[in-house]
Amino acid sequence: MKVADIMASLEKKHGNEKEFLQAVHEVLESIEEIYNQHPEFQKAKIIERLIEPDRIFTFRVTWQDDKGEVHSNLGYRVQFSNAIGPYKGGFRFHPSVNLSILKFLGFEQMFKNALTTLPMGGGKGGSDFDPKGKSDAEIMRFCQSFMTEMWRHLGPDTDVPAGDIGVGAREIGFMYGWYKKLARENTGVLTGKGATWGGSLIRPEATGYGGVYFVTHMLATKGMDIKGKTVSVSGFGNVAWGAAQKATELGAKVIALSGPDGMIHDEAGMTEEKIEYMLELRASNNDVVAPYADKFPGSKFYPGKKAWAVKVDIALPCAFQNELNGDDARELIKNGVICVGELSNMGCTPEAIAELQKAKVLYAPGKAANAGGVAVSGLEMTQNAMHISWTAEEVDNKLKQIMENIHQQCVKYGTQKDGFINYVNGANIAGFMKVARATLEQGLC
Ligand code: 2IT
Repeated sequence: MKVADIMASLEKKHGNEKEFLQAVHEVLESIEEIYNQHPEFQKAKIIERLIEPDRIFTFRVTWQDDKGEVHSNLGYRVQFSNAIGPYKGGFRFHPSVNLSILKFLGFEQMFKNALTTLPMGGGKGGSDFDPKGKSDAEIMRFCQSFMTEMWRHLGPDTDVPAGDIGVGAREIGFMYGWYKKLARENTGVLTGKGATWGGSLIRPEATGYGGVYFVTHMLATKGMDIKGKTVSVSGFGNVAWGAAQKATELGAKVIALSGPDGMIHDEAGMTEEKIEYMLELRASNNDVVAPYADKFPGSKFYPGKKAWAVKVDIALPCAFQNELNGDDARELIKNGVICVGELSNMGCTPEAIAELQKAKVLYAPGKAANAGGVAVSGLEMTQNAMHISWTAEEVDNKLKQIMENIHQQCVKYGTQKDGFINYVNGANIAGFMKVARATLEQGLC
């Protein structure tokens, strides 16, 4: 396999899917050497198969707003691979959603899910629907219309979606309710459910908690501790909220957060009250962080700035793909950053990753560092299948073990001759090898 040849043929077919091509390129570069030591993979054309999803569903979602006006959006589900378990991955509702973004997310999800060690395949879906400024009733009507088309492709052993950007407990509730109505069954077909109707404890916190657990393992490889370190996060959604909570609990100081409107610098550091306020900002559906500075004197709002402009020890991208670029990486490095843990999916551009690795900064890609979210989704599926619920402590302990195990897999496959841990290679190789072997063993299907 030659990366250039595979990329050339993929570009010929999907030349306009730039996020998808970026995600594939990163994985191919990491696995090229090891793949070429496996003639059985080459013979079965494993890579050529894994870069195309098993199938894609696209449909129209028509709904009515509160004034009676009719709208149509596009809905999608990309079922990437079910080699190691039912398709699993979130729904994203955001105006930027298109096939390129969902294919990149589904492709990443397939390897991330493999890293969790739980039996989950990879998938992703969503819509270009914009939840910003919508009422609860509008969101419910949209979710119901979306589910009317989607439900036939789902099932607790077929495809189990969850949340992603723009899809939280409220949306999962509306979709779950409608699925039940159509399918006439109450099964764990979605994860991220409410705690009283099948949801797992710790699922809302899991991506952020898991990411911080992963960061503590990265720091430990250098004999360092998170206690006393300064942290910046991007975003103020579920992921940033969980990360800020756990980092603060472990003695770190979160001094910057950001939104599409700009950045908050809070030198005093976030407290429990400030962290809970992130939930209010999110629930407002306005997508802005500026009100934080009015509410908490001493913090300052910088319009148009990113959280990467502030001097910190640890930077945690928690929002969007390609939200940390080469210039941001250079700025962080200049300011002495020690660790960048990607809690968003593909949060760093290839240029940013190259800069961080050149500067020997501890850098972990999303498919390793943010796998805690889907891992607890997997634990939610287990609890649903067993018709039981575990305590928060039981789930949290399992999450800790899973993150430690992912870190070990990265170290095993990513440690270079000079001792530097290349977490990108480690995560890609470990995830890929598992999916590749499972695909090979199941023949041509
Ligand atoms: O990117 C992700 O891993 C998620 N949005 C969570 C997926 C899931 O199925 O919990």
